Amino acid sequence: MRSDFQHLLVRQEEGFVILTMNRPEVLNAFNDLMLEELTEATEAAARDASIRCVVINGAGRAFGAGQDLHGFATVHASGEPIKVSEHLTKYHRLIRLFQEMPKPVIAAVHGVAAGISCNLALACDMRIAADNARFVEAFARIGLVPDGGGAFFLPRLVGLGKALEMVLLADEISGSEAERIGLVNKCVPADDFDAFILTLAQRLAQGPTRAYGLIKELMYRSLDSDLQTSLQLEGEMQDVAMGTVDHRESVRAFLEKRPANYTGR
Ligand code: T3D
Repeated sequence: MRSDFQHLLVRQEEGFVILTMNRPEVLNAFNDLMLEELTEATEAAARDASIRCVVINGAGRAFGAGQDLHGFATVHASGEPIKVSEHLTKYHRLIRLFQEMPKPVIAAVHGVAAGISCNLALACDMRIAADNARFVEAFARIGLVPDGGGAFFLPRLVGLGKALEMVLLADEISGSEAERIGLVNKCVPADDFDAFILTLAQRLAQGPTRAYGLIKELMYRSLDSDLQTSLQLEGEMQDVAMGTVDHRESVRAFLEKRPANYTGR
């Protein structure tokens, strides 16, 4: 994977990669280039079989502050007709990538995660928050509706009532509150945060990657399915999982009373 990006840091570790949004002077607010670079690197990570887990985080004191509002001001001043829906399709591509890549994607959120940055974290498979994290569905503060999949993911994570409260009031939710309401999987003391993320990414990168990919597909497709369709799908997925090298290795390891050595195949 190339790593010479302007607004993205790429840290390759054994089996996983950390993609760091890097515009700290604006709390990693998105401009077009940062979005393009994050998408390109995510696509590369999805394709690369040696990468078995992806971590997304932010440089400096924040995860991300949403879309760069300087860009909005320029568009409004230009008097050009506004068709933001076309621009949003670029974010939609990234969201689909997070969901569809057959390996786990973790959002590691410290500091503020606002607007579309917050909602990109919701599109990841797991979210870990530092105890200094602040989640803000900031859209209503500037007279917009939630985008970046927020209307889809947020009620599914926290329930419709809490989701509506978050988007209507646009108040900040702390890391510990986020854990309490199920917005994040875990809230970790800021001092332990980096070590926690590395250990989690390492663990997932050493897991049964083919099964993880199938698990993601089964879970996400079941969200929009009826029971019968989901039951049908689990059978199809299990047929595939049963044929993987990792499944056979893990059964052998169990019978031999030793830890399994997953190779992701
Ligand atoms: O185009 C499309 O596709 C549409 C998509 C829309 C999606 C969206 O994301 S809409 C929501 C956009 N985001 C916001 O409305 C959040 C705006 N920012 C804030 O409300 C606050 O900055 C925060 C709550 C995020 C953090 O507050 P705080 O007090 O910790 O930091 P700060 O002092 O406000 O910000 C620090 C700097 O970052 C500051 O610059 P300065 O004064 O030091 O030069 C601030 O202007 C800059 N910054 C923060 N957020 C943005 C930003 N600059 C540009 N765009 C931002 N979104």
